[in-house]
Amino acid sequence: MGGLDQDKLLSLYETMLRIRRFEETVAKLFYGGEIPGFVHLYIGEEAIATGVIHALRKDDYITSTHRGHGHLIAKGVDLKKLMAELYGKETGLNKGRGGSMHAVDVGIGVMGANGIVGSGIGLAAGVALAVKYRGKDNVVATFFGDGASNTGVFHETLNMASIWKLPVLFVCENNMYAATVPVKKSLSVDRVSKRASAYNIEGVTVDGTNVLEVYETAEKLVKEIRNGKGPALLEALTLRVRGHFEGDPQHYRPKDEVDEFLREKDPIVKFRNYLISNGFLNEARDNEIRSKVEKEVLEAVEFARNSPYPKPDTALEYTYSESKLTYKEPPPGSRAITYVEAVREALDYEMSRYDDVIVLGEDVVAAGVWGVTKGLAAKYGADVRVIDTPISEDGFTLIAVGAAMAGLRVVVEHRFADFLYLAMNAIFNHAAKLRYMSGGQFKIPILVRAAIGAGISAAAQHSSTNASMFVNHPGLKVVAPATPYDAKGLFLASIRDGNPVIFLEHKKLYRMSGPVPEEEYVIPLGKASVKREGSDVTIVTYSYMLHESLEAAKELKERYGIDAEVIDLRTLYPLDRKTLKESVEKTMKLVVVDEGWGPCGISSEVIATVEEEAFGYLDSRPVRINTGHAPIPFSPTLEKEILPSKEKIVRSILTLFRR
Ligand SMILES: Cc1ncc(C[n+]2csc(CCOP(=O)(O)OP(=O)(O)O)c2C)c(N)n1
Repeated sequence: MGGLDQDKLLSLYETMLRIRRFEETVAKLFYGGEIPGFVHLYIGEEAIATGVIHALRKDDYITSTHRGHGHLIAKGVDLKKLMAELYGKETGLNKGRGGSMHAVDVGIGVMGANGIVGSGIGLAAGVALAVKYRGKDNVVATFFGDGASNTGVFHETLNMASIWKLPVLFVCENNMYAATVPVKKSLSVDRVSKRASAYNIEGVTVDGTNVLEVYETAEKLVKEIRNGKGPALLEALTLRVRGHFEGDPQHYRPKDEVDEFLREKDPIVKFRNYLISNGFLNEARDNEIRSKVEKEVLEAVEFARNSPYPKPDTALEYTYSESKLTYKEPPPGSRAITYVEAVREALDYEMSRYDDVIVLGEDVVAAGVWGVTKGLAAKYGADVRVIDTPISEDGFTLIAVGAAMAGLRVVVEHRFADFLYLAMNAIFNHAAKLRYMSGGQFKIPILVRAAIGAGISAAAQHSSTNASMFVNHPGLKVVAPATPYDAKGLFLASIRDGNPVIFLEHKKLYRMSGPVPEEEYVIPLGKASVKREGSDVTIVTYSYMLHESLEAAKELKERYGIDAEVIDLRTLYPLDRKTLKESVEKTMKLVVVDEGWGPCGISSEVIATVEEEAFGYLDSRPVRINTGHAPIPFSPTLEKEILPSKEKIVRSILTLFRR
């Protein structure tokens, strides 16, 4: 059939058997208490991974799902390392940091299984963007379930992949259920492949229990994708034979459904019958293959059992990649430019020297809403290195993460920090976690720029200063420069750091002008700046509130003789504990001015840090001045009332001095 030779046919068969034996063994081990966590088995779906992946080249990529063992095995994973990962052992693929649902093997093009339904689809498109940008001809196959085809990421990504003609094969494994919910209740169409037409790409449905049909269809689609046709959607129909997870009581499904499927459609039995009746396989050869597979699986179990667990004292390793930058903070000089120009100059500098830097975001070709990317599209290629995205925040941020996983450095623009809420999945579940979860296999150098801040009557959905939530989450660094000088030096540090950095720019700073050296310089992340020295009270702040604080310090000195030291944090994570300690030990008074809200905020963190680092030094209660605990109002009178200001800072400090 289809001109496949015996070796190829038997290798398909062997792969399917390898997956089946692995999964059956995992079930036993799981029920025996050897494998922790959850396992989602792939039995009944073997023909899909096998058919699709055999149609790929070795150097092609895949992304996988929570039900991913089969995909990895078909891609050629070392069973020992996969099994050890399921056990949570140091010798596992991800060094025990990921487990069954998150296995990664970058070396063989497995860009990750994924526990967040649908997200592998966006990451795959990002990998494909990097492939296309580099002018390579690899294809990325992304596997996902029928349930995932209802996620926003699926729809956003198909749209972008189609517009950008990305080399992605979307493979929907329609196993008739998403957890307990049958497809009849969750799909608006009778075939997921019909959804392709909404995105102007080819959509095909095949019998996912027929490995040859899957293989031949995938092969045709992969060839077309590799030749530049753009993405396609392949839906493969099968049945999830096991529960959603092992231990699932499965009360929701008809009793005889699985037996009937296995009787009539078991993909392995069907293929075996085909091979035997066409003279490609006999019993002796079958036994030989089965014994070989059995031995491999048993050896994998032995390996996993005998492997060590990770040492407890390594629990924090792999959260961040180490950055080795050369830092300098040259004198400011006499040239003055605006904050927008400073950010642009840094970005332009980096793009002009390194072709691995690209920019993604809404309206970035035209200049971006704040003008930061003005002129860059003309210089570096509109929609090549400066890429306009549809309004698909989760999707394009995931694509940025995927492209970063594949080796690009990606600057992502979100015009308002409030819109970052739409990209929380991309930022928290992926940018922040994937390095750790992959046991250090991924590096995710993305720089997410966003405009924070109130004070321009933009109202609650365009005014948030939401830095603290990013600070709270491991895996991210958070930067919020307050001056053009710092913006340039910190931008270069952030884009070169090798970690995901949330780079927050305050709207009221964009037009502010200040001295910026023309030369290249890199300001270290995690180093605060004492913007005004003083001996009576320490004011700690960041971003636009630096300027209100400096004004307040000036008035305090001139009118009341109070000498305030003003510290600009510049980087919110990691925090510069040393500078805080030294200042408070000198002044013994602490006021934190934070445009974010109070609870669990930057101000709380600064106060906690000071208590830890300089316990007993404060001679009065620490003061925090935050935005009032309400969404930012529209009306100027209300907005002024709610925000920290020079007047509020002066008043608070006078109270501290009992004036
Ligand atoms: C975003 C998200 N929502 C919900 C879940 C919980 N969950 C895990 S798998 C799953 C079902 C997924 O169904 P489908 O995409 O069809 O894949 P299948 O499990 O059938 O292989 C659900 C609801 C999740 N992990 N991620």
